[in-house]
Amino acid sequence: MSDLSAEAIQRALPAQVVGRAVEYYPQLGSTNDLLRQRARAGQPEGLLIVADEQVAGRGRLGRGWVAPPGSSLLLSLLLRPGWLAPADAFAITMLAGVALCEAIEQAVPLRAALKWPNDLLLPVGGAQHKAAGVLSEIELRDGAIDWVVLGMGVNVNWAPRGVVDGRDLGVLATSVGAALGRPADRLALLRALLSRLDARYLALRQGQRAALFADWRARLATLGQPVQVRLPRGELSGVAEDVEPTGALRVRDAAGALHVVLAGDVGG
Ligand code: BT5
Repeated sequence: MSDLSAEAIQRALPAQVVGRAVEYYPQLGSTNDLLRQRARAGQPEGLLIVADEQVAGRGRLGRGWVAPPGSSLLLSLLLRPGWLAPADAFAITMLAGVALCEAIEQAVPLRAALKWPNDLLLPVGGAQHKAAGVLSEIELRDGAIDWVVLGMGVNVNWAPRGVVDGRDLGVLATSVGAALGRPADRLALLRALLSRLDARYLALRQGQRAALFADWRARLATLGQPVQVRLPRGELSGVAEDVEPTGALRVRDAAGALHVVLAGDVGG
């Protein structure tokens, strides 16, 4: 029996938007894919889809997301922030990153950090390894945001291993339980996450973009670090100096030129 079920997830959930409706599946292709269908069919915001296992879990840019059954939190949340300008849509990814950090810190004694643009890092043996990732997908209608499907994968109780898209998870990834040194309560972590997502979403809706940006920026382990940014066209090396309120990364190259990177991937 899994510790997760739609009833257990929703029970006394102190949330106004997040988790208004919950669907839980023991196995699914990808929670993002099913939620995109629900979004296109006109479902109201707040719908949450949770899976115990994904057989076609996705990262960004066609990459994969792997997790053995029962080991992780795999979920997607439907939001309809029509009040947010499309140019500011990255605020939803910021919101997810900050809420994930806050939820982990609320549930267990660990300090979480973020890696630009969408990774959550936890400390293991003096290093910081990836324990969660965010995949936001957006659809516009008539120049406004129609929906955002906010996907999150959190490694909870497993030691990540195997090579995915050329990256060795045994070296680069960790989980909440591995960083903690003991198993973590997956349902407690999920409920903390839903409540932090809700609080952050309501605050953003009330216009608190600057506060969200400041909290996201303060958690970015990437700032001040040498980075290699993989861009759609070629690679850029430099130092990550700062981020802009849009979420763009400012990278200073060896020749002193400043580059503003809107989307990409950083290795360090
Ligand atoms: C991400 O992509 O980090 C976003 C991952 C989002 C996954 C969730 S699960 C629920 C929802 N439904 C979905 O189908 N997806 C979302 P990206 O930055 O592109 O990172 C992907 C890379 O992370 C892969 O190429 C691997 O190298 C690595 N990776 C794969 N599985 C991992 C894991 N469990 N832990 C850490 N790294 C992993």
